[in-house]
Amino acid sequence: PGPASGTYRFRRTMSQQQHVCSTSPFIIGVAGGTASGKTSVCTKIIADLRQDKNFEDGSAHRFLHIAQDNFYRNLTLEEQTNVGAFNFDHPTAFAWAEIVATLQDLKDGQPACIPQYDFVTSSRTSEPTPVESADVILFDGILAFYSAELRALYDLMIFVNVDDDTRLARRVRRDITERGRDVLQVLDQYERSVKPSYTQFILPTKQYAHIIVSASATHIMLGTPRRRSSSTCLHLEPRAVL
Ligand code: UZR
Repeated sequence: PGPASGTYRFRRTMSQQQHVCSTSPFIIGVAGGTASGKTSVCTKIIADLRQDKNFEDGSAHRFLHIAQDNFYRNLTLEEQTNVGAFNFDHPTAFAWAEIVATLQDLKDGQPACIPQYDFVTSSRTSEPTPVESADVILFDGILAFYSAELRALYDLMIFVNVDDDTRLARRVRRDITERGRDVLQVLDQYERSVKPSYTQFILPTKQYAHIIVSASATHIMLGTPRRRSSSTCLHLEPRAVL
């Protein structure tokens, strides 16, 4: 079977899942290092599913994209006094119980509240955003596969695998233009916490992926989710959909 049937099987799996349990959303976890393109992968998946005839009447409520970045916990007063030394790439930087409870509520078809996080001030903003559950929920983050409780909630896990130098280049550009940093700050942080944490905490979670999306993907093909013991790396075909 070629790429097209792989894509088809994936879609059928999603439809069957919804058919069997129409109130349970299909949850896709997307993990990968900083600036690997996790958000772009989610955007492409949603754009493609909107073209799918199973979702063609898809109005906004059918898809929900949530970023783990929104769930950075508030820093303690002590941590705030030396925010430059805080390791935002360490698992302890996130509010795990809140993440699991939020995704569990959404999986149960319940509404939830998504905290809003400001990267410039490294703190949560005042009001969380209420969201409704959806047919397909995408959750992306550097440590999206870190928690076993979270992994149990996903129907599909995708790891975005991009070379370190490419990610660093993107990170420098993004943090300067969107997150109020200068180049020395970005490089210091990269050496001190981003790179070591990638090796220690993020890369090891690649083993849980059903699908590993490689490097400079402009098209992503999703096949049938494989058994977890047999992760597979798909070679991207220019004509694959997504
Ligand atoms: P993505 N991060 C910050 O730089 N400041 C914050 O207040 C919170 C997070 C960074 C974090 C991590 N690390 O590498 C990145 N540092 O955001 C994760 N240092 O976000 O997956 O969008 O790259």
